[in-house]
Amino acid sequence: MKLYYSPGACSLASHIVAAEGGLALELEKVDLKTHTTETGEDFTAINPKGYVPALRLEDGALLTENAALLPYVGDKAGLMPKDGMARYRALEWIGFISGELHKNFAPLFGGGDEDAKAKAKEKITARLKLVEDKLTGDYLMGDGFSAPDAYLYVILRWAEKMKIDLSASPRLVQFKARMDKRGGVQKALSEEGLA
Ligand SMILES: N[C@@H](CCC(=O)N[C@@H](CS)C(=O)NCC(=O)O)C(=O)O
Repeated sequence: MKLYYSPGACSLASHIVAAEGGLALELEKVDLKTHTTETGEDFTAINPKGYVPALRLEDGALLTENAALLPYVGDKAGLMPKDGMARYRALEWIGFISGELHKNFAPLFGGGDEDAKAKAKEKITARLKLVEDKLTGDYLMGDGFSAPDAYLYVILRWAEKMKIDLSASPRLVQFKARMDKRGGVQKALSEEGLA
C-alpha cells in the first residue's frame, strides 16, 4: 500500500494506524500548493480531488477519504472493531471527527477573516468538549487504541498549533500526551519529518 500524505495533515491518522499495526506502508509526500508529489508526479492526475489522504491499494485501485481509509487500514492493522455495535461506534467517531471537527479547521488553515477564525475556534472548543465528556477510558473505544484515536490525535495537534483553549478538556490533554508516547505515533511523526 502507498499513502499519499502531507506532513502533519489528516493523512497522518492513517499513517499512525498503519505504524501502530506494523503494516508495511510506502509513503509519497505531496506538496499541496503545487499538487506535485515528491517523485515529480502531478497529484491531480493521481487523485482528481487534489487532497490527501489517498491510498494506493495492492490491486492498483485508489482509495480516498479519511472515513474510508481509517476503517480500511484499521481492519488490516487489527485496530478497528470487527463487527457489532462497537464497529458502528468507531464509525460514529470517525464521522464526527471528520464532519464536525476536521472541517471546522478550514477557516483557521485557509486564511479566513478574524471573525470566521474566532467562530471556528469557538465551535471546535465546544465540539472537543463533547468528546471530553465521552472519553471515560484511555481511548475513544475504551482501554485500547483503535483507528479513530489516530484521527482525534491529529485534530488535537492542530488545536495545539492553533492555540485552541483546552482548559475545559483535561482528559483530552492527557489523551494527547498518552498518544505522543506511543511507538506507532512516534514512528509516523518521524517518517513525516515531524519529530
Ligand atoms: N474529505 C476529505 C478531506 C481531506 C482534507 O481536508 N485534506 C487536506 C489535508 S488535512 C488537504 O489535502 N487539503 C488540500 C486541498 O484541499 O487542496 C477526507 O476526509 O479525506
